[in-house]
Amino acid sequence: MKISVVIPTYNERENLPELVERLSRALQGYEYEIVIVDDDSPDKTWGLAEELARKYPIKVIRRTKEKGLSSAVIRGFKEASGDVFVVMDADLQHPPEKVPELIEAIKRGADIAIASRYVPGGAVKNWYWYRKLISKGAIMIGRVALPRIRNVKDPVSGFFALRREVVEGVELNPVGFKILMEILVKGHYNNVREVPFTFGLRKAGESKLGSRTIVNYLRHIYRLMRWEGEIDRLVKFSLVGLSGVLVNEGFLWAFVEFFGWDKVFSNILATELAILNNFTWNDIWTFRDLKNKPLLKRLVSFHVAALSGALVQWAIYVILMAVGVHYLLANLIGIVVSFIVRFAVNRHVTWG
Ligand SMILES: Nc1nc2c(ncn2[C@@H]2O[C@H](COP(=O)(O)OP(=O)(O)O)[C@@H](O)[C@H]2O)c(=O)[nH]1
Ligand SMILES: [Mg+2]
Repeated sequence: MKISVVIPTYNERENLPELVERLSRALQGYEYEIVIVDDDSPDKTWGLAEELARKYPIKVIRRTKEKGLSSAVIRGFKEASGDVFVVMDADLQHPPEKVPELIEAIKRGADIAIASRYVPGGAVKNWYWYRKLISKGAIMIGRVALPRIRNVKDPVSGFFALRREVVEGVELNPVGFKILMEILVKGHYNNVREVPFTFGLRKAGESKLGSRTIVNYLRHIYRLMRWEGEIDRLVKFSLVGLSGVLVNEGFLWAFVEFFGWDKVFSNILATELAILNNFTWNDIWTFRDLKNKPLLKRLVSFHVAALSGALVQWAIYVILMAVGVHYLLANLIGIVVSFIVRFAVNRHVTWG
């Protein structure tokens, strides 16, 4: 089993010798190559890599026309000749000594092995609590939005290994800069294993990605949701919700006007009929391919989602008003959040 370690570099001249040295020591006994994909670094990292290639099994790719971390990794995959690909940064934030653990996880049956900051034993060095919070929050959004990655604790790690077959024939979009997330959504695999590691400090040089915003990440998630058909589901779910409004109003009107029933009782009954209407359409349309649970469980779970949504909506309304938000805006925010909560619960639980 041959290992190809793919390393994207941009101005990493100072880190390269130690990286290559530690990596080659860690990989003693393995058949391996190091594929360095450099985007014509001004500090001539590619030149140093070529020098190191005389002593170590290194393949240097110097790109002059393209730029970007993800496209560099994808290019590395194309040039790699191994059966297992390892992806890692050049700045020693990813300890080379972890690589054998990732490879062994693959040997034991994992298709993808992730060096993970967020499984027990994993950590990040020198991050303020708010930086961790943003990182974890961003990951949570990704896991809720993309059901295929919901069990992965660190789907945005830049340090991972995979069998070549996982990405073979898969069209990866280089625009998103979280290449692992792209692979986890589009790749061919069954087993993912996460190995804890400590995300260290950059040894030398400076970060190129620090200025990348959460907006880029959210756009990446949006694109992957579209690719997975999740946006289609959201649209269908919304249309069903609108149909529920009509059902609710129609029955309420009929109960009060034609039967002369009590308005509160009529409202409860009309709401329940709307819930049943929505459940039916979602079951035979929005989530028709996801009927893994028995009908009764789906029905109960759908009611729980509806109730949770209503509670969340009400709580947000009360809390936002208490802090001085205009009541109409408070209600609107409540409605939006309630919608997200109901969609998420139904997507992950009712039709999970
Ligand atoms: N080829 C290539 N490598 C890049 C590019 N941007 C960053 N890198 C490399 O990707 C790795 C991670 O980048 P880094 O700046 O450390 O990101 P951070 O750890 O998120 O701050 C490092 O090895 C960089 O040299 C790029 O545009 N092209
Ligand atoms: Mg770094």
